[in-house]
Amino acid sequence: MLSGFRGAERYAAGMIRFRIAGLATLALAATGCTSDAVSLTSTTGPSAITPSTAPVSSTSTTGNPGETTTTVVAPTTVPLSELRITLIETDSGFDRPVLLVADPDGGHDYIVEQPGRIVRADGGEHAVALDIRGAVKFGGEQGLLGLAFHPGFALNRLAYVNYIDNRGATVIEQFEVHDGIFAVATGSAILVIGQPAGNHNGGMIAFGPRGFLWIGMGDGGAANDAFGNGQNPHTLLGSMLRIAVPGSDGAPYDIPELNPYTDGADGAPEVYWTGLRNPWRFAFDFFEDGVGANVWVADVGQDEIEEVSLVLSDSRRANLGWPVMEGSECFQSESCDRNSFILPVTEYTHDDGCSITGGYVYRGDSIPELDGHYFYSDFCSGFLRSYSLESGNHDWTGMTGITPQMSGFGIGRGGELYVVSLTGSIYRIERAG
Ligand SMILES: [Ca+2]
Repeated sequence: MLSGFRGAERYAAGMIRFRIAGLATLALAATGCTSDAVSLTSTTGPSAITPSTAPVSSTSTTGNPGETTTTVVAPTTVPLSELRITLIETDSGFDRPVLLVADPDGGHDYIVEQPGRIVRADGGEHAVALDIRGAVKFGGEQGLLGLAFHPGFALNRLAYVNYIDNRGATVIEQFEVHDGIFAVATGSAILVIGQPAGNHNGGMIAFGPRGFLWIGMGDGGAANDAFGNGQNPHTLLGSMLRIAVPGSDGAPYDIPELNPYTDGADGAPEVYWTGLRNPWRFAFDFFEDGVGANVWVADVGQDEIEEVSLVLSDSRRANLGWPVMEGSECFQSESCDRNSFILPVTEYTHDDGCSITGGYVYRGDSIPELDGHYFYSDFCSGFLRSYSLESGNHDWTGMTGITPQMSGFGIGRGGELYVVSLTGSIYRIERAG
């Protein structure tokens, strides 16, 4: 389903500025994202405050003689090597949950259940916000897989879900949400993508910079990219898609002016990046300027390597390698040109797991030492790891224990990071002790 290009006019005004930004960042992406390409800050490191130090206060005088204000400058932090964290179960009883998403109003956390429901969860009280189990094909890697609220939700009340329908196709459907409940009658399938096999359906949808909806699509399934989608920009499979919703003039969606294949000649207009195998989860870490982000893509590997790639949101035509490469290794042949692809920033082999579960960059308030850390796990081994550009990988499993069937993560309405287990429980990452 193509949209026509009715959104072109809408984005033309910003085109020149965007194009310049795109060219500047492409070079950085091609080098694998140097530290120049990211804007991460951390309160940890050699200058961090030691645990024995009380919170720092500063006193300043105001315009009124004799009147002072006292401001707490920063919470107490410890060096990262001394930080202790734990997982606290905050909720349970869900039916195969795969994701936690907070609405932009900050009013509710929503849990996505794979069989086809979205459950609103407020402090242990659950309410079914959407039940489309009759429309969802559930089992294995199929089901209701993703949820994203529109950045203009406060005004337009729009939310989007990603599921596999009874024919086995990926459906992106738009709903209006009122008072925390999805209005089923407003449901409108805006994009349907046929799937040649039951596995590798991707599943994540999220709104990125400039308000575009990103959709992570797997290679169509089977094994070894049997359908040849990974490096084919003409198919929506094996790709990261980027569209503008809602569409203008009654179109289901529009094509952003700066997508790389807008005329359809060299690729499908919806395709933004290629070379993906099964990006079950990806996450944006927005820059403070609001117009760009680091995109953390966790792509599930085949037999050997699970990988995390870091790509700037403005990088057009980024190619993440599959199936020429699996992680940082050549896959289809003994030699390959690594310079043609975005290589992972971190990866692990199947000695440590079987299927990566990507999470989010921690930007919460309660554990400032973890600011800028990207958290991820593995469905089979249930470890909890974080990766930061400054300090590399950290394995927290010795403190948090192994979480069975780690299916997803979430950032709750308070901005803290949650872990989702397919067994039905939700956990919050907290400071220990
Ligand atoms: Ca790759």
